[in-house]
Formats: sequence, C-alpha cells, structure tokens
Amino acid sequence: MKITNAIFYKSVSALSGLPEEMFPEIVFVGRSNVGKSSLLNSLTGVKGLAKTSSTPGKTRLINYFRINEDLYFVDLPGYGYAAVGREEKAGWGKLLEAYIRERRSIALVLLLVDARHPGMSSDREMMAFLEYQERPYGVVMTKDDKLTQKERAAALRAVESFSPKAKFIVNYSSFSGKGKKELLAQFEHYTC
Ligand SMILES: Nc1nc2c(ncn2[C@@H]2O[C@H](COP(=O)(O)OP(=O)(O)O)[C@@H](O)[C@H]2O)c(=O)[nH]1
Ligand SMILES: [Mg+2]
Repeated sequence: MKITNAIFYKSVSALSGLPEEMFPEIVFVGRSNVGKSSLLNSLTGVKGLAKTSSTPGKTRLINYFRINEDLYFVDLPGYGYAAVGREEKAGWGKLLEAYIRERRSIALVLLLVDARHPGMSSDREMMAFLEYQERPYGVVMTKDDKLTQKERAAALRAVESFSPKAKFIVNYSSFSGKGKKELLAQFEHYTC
C-alpha cells in the first residue's frame, strides 16, 4: 500500500462520540510509550501527525487519521502505565476493550510490542484477548534499532510462542524506517 494522503480527522474520548463506520480501520494498540505515535508518523511520512512524548501515560483518547480518503488509522489509548488510575492499571481501560469488542469496521489490529521486553504480561493478555475476540492482528516489534542480532532473534521466538494466530510479525524502527515497506505491503491484504 502506498500512502499518498494522511490527515488528522478527530479525537474521541467516549464510545458515544465515535464517527460512523464509513471506512475499514487499521487500529494501533499497545502499552503506553511503546512507540505508537512514532509508528503512525513513520508510516505516513508526516512528521508531527501524531504527537509523540517521552512521558508515558498521556494519551487517553481515540485518535482517527484518514488515509488515502478511504481508510482510517486509529490510535487507541495505551495501556499498562502504572501511574494512571487504579482501575486502568488492572485492565486496558474500558474504552480500549469495548472498541476492540464492538467496532465492526476493524480490518486489522496492529499490536505494538517493545522488542526489548517481548514477554510482558499486559501484552500477552492483549494477544489472548485479540485471539478470543477473533480479531485479525499482526505484531509490530518496536524500537528495533535498540537490539543486537541475538536479542532480536530471541524476541522474535518469544513473541511467536505467545501469539500463535498473529498474521505477521514485523520488526520496526521508526528512527531508521526499517520494516516500513514490509508493513505497508501487509496492509494490502486487509484494506481492499
Ligand atoms: N530508539 C527508538 N525509540 C523510539 C522508536 N519509536 C519511538 N521511540 C521513542 O519512544 C518514546 C515514546 O514514543 P511514542 O511514539 O510517543 O509512544 P506512544 O506512547 O506509544 O505513542 C519516545 O521517546 C520516542 O522517541 C524507535 O523506533 N526507536
Ligand atoms: Mg502516542
């Protein structure tokens, strides 16, 4: 898939404000600070399209980006950050969970996993949840530039063992652009 146009569409803070299900959606899910916003900016080639931050736990909104006029990229709230409220520490947040359960126009879920920490329980729970909900999902291993060859191989084996139904696993670096071509090629299977 080639991205020729990417614009911020809107932010939503509750299920009641969701836009109509007009377009197929690729939704981005992962722990807070895993590199979701950076991935969105890298994929679209638009710097600053999604706000990045080194302070985790900030994004509690659903952000919609319109891609090529006929697709949404959807940035869902991050999970797993200890300094948010107790309720959200325990789960992924009601908004995130309900969205994955109920939104019919989801074409693909991208689950981002920090390649340096491939076995975190919150990520493994999310994989199990996606499999239970029968959502097609692929795993993006982020911050690949921080890994040695040996760590990369070990991380890949770990994620493969936790996510038997993942459609694909892609190593990605938003800093170098590694994995971008491969990931965009994967999108073609889910967006026509
Ligand atoms: N080394 C490295 N750092 C990254 C990469 N992607 C994101 N980061 C850093 O990780 C932090 C969180 O990134 P952000 O995209 O805001 O994460 P989000 O909370 O998941 O949206 C920022 O300091 C980014 O610069 C990457 O591919 N490589
Ligand atoms: Mg973000």
